[in-house]
Amino acid sequence: MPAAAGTKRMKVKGVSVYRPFVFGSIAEPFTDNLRPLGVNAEHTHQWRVYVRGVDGEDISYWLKRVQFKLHETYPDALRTIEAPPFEVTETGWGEFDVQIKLHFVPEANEKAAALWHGLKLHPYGPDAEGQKERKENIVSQHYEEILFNEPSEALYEILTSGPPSPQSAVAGRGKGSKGSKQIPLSAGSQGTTRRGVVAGSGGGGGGGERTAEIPHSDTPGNPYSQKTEGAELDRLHEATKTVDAMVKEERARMEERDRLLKELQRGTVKGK
Ligand code: SLL
Repeated sequence: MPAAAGTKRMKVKGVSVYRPFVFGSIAEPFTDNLRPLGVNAEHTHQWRVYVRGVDGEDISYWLKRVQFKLHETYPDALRTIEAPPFEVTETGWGEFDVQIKLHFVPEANEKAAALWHGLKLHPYGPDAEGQKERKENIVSQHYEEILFNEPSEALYEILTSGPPSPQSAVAGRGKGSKGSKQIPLSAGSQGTTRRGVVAGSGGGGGGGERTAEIPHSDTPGNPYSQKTEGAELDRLHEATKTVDAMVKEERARMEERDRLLKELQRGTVKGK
């Protein structure tokens, strides 16, 4: 895209645009009769670690490349994925921390951002034993947002235009996924943590179709939407009202105590 040098590099002052994404892992325990041929006898699971858009959105318009640094017991531990799907599928026996480096499109002019994900193979939490018995897939997923502060005009345009076309998210899926060993990736919301939510200040929105927002409604694979956010805000609003009422009550009690104290003091003075 021939950008007029000078203007495209200018910063959009006072604007931050955030882009949501999810990252995490899904692990499938092998069963005695369901173990892919040729897999190391010590390996107990097949797992996949990934970075993706919310609701399957193609995020390659702002995310150029992802590097996953695996445990040193893996050959070629640094895996570089140049195109979506940004994921690595492996088999193994142990849990470890995966370092994930996000490299942005050149327009971002930003250094790579590093994240850590603790690969989970074993169930945890109250139903751990049940999950283990049922040989359930173990999903550990986080919601994250990347905040671009005062983007260049070129980046602003890219960010607010969104993925090239709705089809690209689907088209991007198959391409680059390696190996035939596919584990079902319907991670859903199970095991998801939401963190680091920063509201973009006025990013996008202004341009009509362009948007810097998360999807309006949630879908089976995506629990993050304006609706769920709205519901959460409603709950917060209710909680605020309760706290306000409690503060009011407490204040009334304090005033009453104050009044009593003054009366007592007056009484004491009078009684002297
Ligand atoms: C642990 N600190 O002890 C961790 C290390 C290593 C995981 C986990 C496969 C290696 C291979 C594998 O599962 N490595 O194929 O050699 O739990």
